[in-house]
Amino acid sequence: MSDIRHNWTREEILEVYNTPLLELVFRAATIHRQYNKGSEVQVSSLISIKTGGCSEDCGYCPQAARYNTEVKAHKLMSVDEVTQYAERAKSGGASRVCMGAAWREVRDNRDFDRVIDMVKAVNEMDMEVCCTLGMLTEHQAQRLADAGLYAYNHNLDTSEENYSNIIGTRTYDDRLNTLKNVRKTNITVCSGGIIGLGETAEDRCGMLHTLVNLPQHPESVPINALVAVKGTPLENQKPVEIWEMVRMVATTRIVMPKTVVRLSAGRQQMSLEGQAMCFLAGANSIFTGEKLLTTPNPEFDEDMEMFKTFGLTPKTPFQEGRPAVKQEVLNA
Ligand code: SAM
Ligand code: DTB
Ligand code: SF4
Repeated sequence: MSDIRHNWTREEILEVYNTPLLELVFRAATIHRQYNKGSEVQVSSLISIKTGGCSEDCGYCPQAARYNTEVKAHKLMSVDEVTQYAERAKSGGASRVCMGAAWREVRDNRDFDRVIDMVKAVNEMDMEVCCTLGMLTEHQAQRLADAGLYAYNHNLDTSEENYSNIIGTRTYDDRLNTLKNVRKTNITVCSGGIIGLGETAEDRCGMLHTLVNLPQHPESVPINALVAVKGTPLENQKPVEIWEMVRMVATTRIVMPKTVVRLSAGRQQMSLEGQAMCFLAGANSIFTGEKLLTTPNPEFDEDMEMFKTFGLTPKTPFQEGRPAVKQEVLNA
């Protein structure tokens, strides 16, 4: 069995990425089955708890206030609304709910108090709870942990070199700092990126290089294909080819053998055959339900039908338990 490594070089990762496609898929599929149950897929559902009106300038995002998109801004949902969505997600087969807010960062105010109540309420429904709320301080991360948060999603999105071409209102170091704050608690880390922003293969591998050389690999890595939304600066990007998605998933699986690799945004545009290749190449998680945050996504029933066709089963929640906080991370 190949060891879990933290010393991959960029060149090595790029070499993996550029392996002849079927060879790459075979290698990733083999590693996937050595480390994980090949037929099990973790199922998450997204809830946009606060939509639009965001102060940031992320070039891909329909929720940035400065772009003229069709997204209607919506203030923070009530705890009841969230639990109703979560019920629906649970009965649709999801074991995790991911709550997203169009915020630059969390502020210590009543809205955050309400998010804490949402985390507690969904946790009590025996589902894993994930949040993606922008930048966090150490204290805020600890409050979320104390409320029972299972995972925090905070994407690097692309390579450090390419970051400022896509986002100008914060830096790569800001992102890494939040990941560090999350790591100081027992919340699991979910961090990945987007392909199709106009980046090179080197950028894709550069992002993986940063993730793989963190003191601990993220427990999950979402791979999004850009959903090019009208009104955003990236509205005219050409869609990524399925082969690029397969390559990215396979490379992620090879360099992070035990990490959950999530086939995230862009599934609505993928064929069933394309998705099958991604599962074979090591993807073992999806977002399900008719909407991602603001854009369409396959519905619960469609996905369960797909699982039946492929012989996949949804993973039950809390199989891994919560990770212990490592002393070396606290001292870093
Ligand atoms: N505001 C918080 C933040 O930026 O961290 C949380 C929500 S934000 C929408 C979460 C992630 O969604 C982004 O980091 C990005 O990776 C992804 N995302 C946003 N818009 C997207 C799009 N049009 N296509 C693909 N992924 C997208
Ligand atoms: C992630 O990596 N992808 C999800 C989740 N984390 C928050 C979000 C995708 C958003 C796609 C565009 C939209 O629906 O607004
Ligand atoms: Fe705001 Fe997050 Fe969208 Fe960036 S990705 S504009 S921070 S909601």
